[in-house]
Amino acid sequence: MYNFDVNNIRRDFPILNQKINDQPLIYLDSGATAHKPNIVLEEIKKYYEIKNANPHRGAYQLSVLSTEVYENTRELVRGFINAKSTKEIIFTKNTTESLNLIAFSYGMNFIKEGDEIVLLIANHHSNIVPWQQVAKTKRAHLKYMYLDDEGRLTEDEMKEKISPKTKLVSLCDVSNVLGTVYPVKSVIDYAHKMGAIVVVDGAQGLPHRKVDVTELDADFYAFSAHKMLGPMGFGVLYGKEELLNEMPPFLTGGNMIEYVSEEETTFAELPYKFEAGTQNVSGAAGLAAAINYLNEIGMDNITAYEKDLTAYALNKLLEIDYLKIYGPKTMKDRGGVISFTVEGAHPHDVASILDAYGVAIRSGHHCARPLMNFLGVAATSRASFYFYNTFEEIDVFVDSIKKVRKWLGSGS
Ligand code: C6P
Repeated sequence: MYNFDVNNIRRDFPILNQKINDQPLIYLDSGATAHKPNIVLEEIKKYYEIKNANPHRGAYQLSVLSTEVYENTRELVRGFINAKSTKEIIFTKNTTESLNLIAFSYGMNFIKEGDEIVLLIANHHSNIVPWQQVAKTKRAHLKYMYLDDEGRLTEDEMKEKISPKTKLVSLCDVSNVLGTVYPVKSVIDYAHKMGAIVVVDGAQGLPHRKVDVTELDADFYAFSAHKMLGPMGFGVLYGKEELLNEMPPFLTGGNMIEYVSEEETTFAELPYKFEAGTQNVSGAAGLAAAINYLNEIGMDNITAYEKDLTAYALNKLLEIDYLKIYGPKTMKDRGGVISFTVEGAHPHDVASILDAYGVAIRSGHHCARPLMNFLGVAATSRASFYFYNTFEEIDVFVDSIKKVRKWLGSGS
């Protein structure tokens, strides 16, 4: 059960209150990026109005204020994911940069020739391409864990692919295409038994469900602010302190040093060792406001509402016989993302026709081409929900899909 009034919530999101093609906007693309409540917009504005200065540098009051904004956000993020220390919270640009940091700093230094890197076939490109670079450079082997007919990872498949040769496993906790929620805790426990470390791409998980990195025992966990009501250009990498300590810096330059001579540099302590150059403090201000907003509503409340909303949409879509739905056909192991194809219609045409009804969905390969090849499809249409979506919006979305084939002059 959930406990909030979605209409009240929607009043906090100014962008939702507008028309697209003369129709009320129905935004079903939060998997790509989420909208921002007023409080996030206000905090970013307030930062530039009264707190803007380069953090960690000045002795003057404004720089101290800016540093406080940045570091308070780090503590808030630590608490939000239950990390043990703020040293384990590295700020980046986005999930992509967080994953690249691990690949280039950990992967390029600790993966050796002949080691195996195990990936999930449902991974986003940002959790595949960096590992391909590592595997090529280090002459390591990439192995993929494949999925069953409903897009789930079975225990047998996991145990077949992860072995004592595995040095690192990297997987998403929720697929941005299938909506499948993967059993990351089981993968982490098994991989650890085999002696491997585990990277979790939480871009689609953390915005929608409570994540406790300590309970999970994840070695690394990456996510983006913009998918959880925060601003674009701000991301987080959680990493276990003992691993981060052993890793060399990813980017070098200002802010991340302890001492620099003409020939040599010693590096700053964690987390600053991984934060070169002037940082995105307004982004930190926005993320802090987003986390406070999410905490106020309650992550369990959000998960429960989205589960009901997704079940409602899924059941309505499953009734349409010329629709193919990818991923789980029930709410077991399923989050608020539904990919589908309409028989006789290209996914891009589906998205364009829905746009005429004010419904914004994504179409294409969703930056997951290996998964699309595995599914045997070039593209899908995708609706992804957040807790500001309503059941009435789902009705309009489903009715619009029913009109697609008429628009294209095929079918009923
Ligand atoms: N997926 C989508 O529409 P960035 O761009 O770095 O904030 O996030 C990358 C990323 C990583 N992992 C997963 C599982 C993702 O879904 C994404 C972003 C968007 O599905 C844009 S392609």
